[in-house]
Amino acid sequence: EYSGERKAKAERILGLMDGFLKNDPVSLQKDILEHVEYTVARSRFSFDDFEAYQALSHSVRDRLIERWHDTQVYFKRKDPKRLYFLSLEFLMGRSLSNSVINLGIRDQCADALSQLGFEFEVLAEQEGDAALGNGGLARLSACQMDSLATLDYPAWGYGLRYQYGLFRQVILDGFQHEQPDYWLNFGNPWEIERVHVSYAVKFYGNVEEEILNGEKCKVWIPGETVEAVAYDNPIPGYGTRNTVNLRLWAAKPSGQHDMESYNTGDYINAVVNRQRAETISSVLYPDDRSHQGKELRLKQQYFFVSASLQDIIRRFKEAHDNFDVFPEKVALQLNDTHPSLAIPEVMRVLVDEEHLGWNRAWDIVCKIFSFTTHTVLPEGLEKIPVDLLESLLPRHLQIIYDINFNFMEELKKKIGLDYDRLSRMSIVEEGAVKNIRMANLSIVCCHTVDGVSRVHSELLKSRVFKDFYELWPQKFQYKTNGVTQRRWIVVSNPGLSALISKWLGTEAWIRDVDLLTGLREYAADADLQQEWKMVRKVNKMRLAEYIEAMSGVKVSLDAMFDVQIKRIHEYKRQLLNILSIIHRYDCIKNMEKSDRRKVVPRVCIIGGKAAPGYEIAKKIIKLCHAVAEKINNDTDVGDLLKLVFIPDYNVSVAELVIPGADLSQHISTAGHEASGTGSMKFLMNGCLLLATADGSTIEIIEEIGSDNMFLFGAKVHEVQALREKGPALKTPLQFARVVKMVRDGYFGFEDHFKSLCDTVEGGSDFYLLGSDFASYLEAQAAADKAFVDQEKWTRMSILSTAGSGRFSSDRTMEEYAKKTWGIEPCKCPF
Ligand code: T68
Repeated sequence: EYSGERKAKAERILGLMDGFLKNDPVSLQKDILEHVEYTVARSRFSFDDFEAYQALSHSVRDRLIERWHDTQVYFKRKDPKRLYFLSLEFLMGRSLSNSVINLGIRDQCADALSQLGFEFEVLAEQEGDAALGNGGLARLSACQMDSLATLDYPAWGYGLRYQYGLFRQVILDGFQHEQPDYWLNFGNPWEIERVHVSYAVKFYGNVEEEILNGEKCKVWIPGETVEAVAYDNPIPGYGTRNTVNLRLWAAKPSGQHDMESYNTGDYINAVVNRQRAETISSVLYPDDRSHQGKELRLKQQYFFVSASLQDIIRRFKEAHDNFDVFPEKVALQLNDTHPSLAIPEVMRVLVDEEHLGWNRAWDIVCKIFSFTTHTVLPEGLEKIPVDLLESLLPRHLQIIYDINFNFMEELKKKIGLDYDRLSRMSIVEEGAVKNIRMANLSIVCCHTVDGVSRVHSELLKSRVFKDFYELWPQKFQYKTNGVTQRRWIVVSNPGLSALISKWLGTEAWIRDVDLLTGLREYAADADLQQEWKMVRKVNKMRLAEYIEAMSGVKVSLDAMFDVQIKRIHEYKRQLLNILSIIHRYDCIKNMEKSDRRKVVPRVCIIGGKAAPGYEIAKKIIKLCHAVAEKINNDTDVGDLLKLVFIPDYNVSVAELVIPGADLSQHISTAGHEASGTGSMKFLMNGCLLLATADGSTIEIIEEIGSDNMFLFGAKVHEVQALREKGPALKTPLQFARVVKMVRDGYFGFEDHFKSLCDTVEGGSDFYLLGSDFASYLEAQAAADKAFVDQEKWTRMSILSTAGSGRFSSDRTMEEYAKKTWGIEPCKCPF
């Protein structure tokens, strides 16, 4: 691409380096050995699995960096409108397998390793998870990054590089304990530290007025400065050279010296105090959904927002000198309200630092921001106490007040002096504690507000954000969530992946997932069914081995593997699942021996973390262990029923469990799960769903038909009326019976479980376990019946995979690109 002197120089460099890195097994071996010797600094003549993993990862990293450079240079030259995806959480999991598959060098790496005496799968297991997130929201960000890269969109992700990711869950005597996640202790080959890409982020202080060119303006005099240092994580696309960037910020003490404390002679304390800056990016908050208004959390939010915006604005200014074209070059996506301080921050930079004037700045802000909400519950909405904001970010509070003042004035003109409505819609919540409502701020300032499934969006419009919907109906959209088939089929289920490609006669579905519908015509084909069952059996074996290693429980491969894995929440109703397992156990115990032959054997698998302060969720985990203890040791029941809790559920555990599941449960009280993305991963892997009509399950029904899954329970529009009935609600006798078993200490710990039982009895069954119990048991019975007919079951399984295409994050990202962000692919030439 160069000419003249630059060309000659480039050619000389390529000559010296023998061109770009090569991907044949011999070149790969050479690179791996070099990394063993020079990077890992072990002898190339003797190294173990972990060292081989490190060396392989560095060889893959080199290839990622080459593509990353090419992509960034290309983006810079083309200068397209870029998407900046701001999220406080990314749940990336492991990188090795995903990278080699996306780079198209999986087989070459495996060959190279086997010639060196190593096995690819064994090395892949050496990697720990990058768990910089809590649950669905965070894993969604990771899937979306994969799709953005694959679809060649000019996108950047921005987030925080937590020193400690989500806590490790350790179970002792059936109780959850939390331990820190030391994920960086053994180094992280998947990131590139950019010591020179760093920005000063300021906090505290006060605001003063100054006269500039005869005009009054506000100046923030901050009191504390912390440095944000960039760590770049290349995200490779599949079947493309494009490799986009996920830039995560780490906090470091600022280079600006606090001369005062050094001069007073307290050198040691001055250094120690500065070191405290690092706490900002030290730990991920483990509470999904609840907001506590903690200062550190607010600091984290502003820290990452400020650094990202400085980076984005610097990049913009390198190519442009007029901010009026900013909206043509920049789209800012807020992943939930967590990064919504970006709104007043952009206003502050444009007004106070770039001196654009309020109205011009406001015009720009209204064109660049969009936001997606991931919650249904009003109590899930983020609020920041005004006191806290005032002390940490005094200028931002003023700006928010000004935005609100203008908004309220405009609103009064439209709706008159309806004070109830005005106060509901105000960005500022008055009351004993004054709060800033981050969702209201986001809706006022964003051009688009997206929900994550159709029903979620309807609930937003009719309940949570009704007032706003009536004011600005055009702002409200939805994009049903999706997951990436690269990680959730190709990486985690290679057997199924190969089988799909064989029967479709192409691998093109890995990029163009709608091709999976082509499996429908073979759903009843005896050969495909046979091969499908074989693949699933191998996956079940792998899972059974893992279960035995983790819990010591031996499980039968003939049993139905029934899985519920997700964060533990009352609304997700793991308790409903456990109570029905107790019921199943009770039935088996009370059966005539001769009838037991008819029982379909089950292995019930539950996994998930409870937020450390969420007592009821922790009791659900304890109950699961107590019930498991009883059932698994009852020789009378044997293989007919087992219950296992898989500890420390995370992305790589999901990759192992999902391909081996026969049935998976998504049983939230209708109207509570905004979308749910676990179900999509199971669906892709041919696992049947047992579910309520909630979140995106409603759309899954449209794709695969209700007769290919097991549905039950109250519908979204019925829930309110059922709740109002309260104590008058009829609950089945079986329900009372199983709750009583728990209360009476049948599984021990009756004092501990009392408050748990109280959440579903005595008229306080908010999540409607009692009223859904009978229909839940019916759905379970239907699943048993279907499982007996393996031909039917396998057909349903194939049809599940065949109908899963709509739930790819490729589709979601394309919809966002076209309808929300206005960006286009920018494909780097090979
Ligand atoms: C989930 N939300 C939704 N939140 O519950 C789920 N929240 O229905 C949806 O499929 C998924 O988002 C993706 O859209 C979350 O996972 C959080 O993790 C969270 C974390 C911190 C604060 C608030």
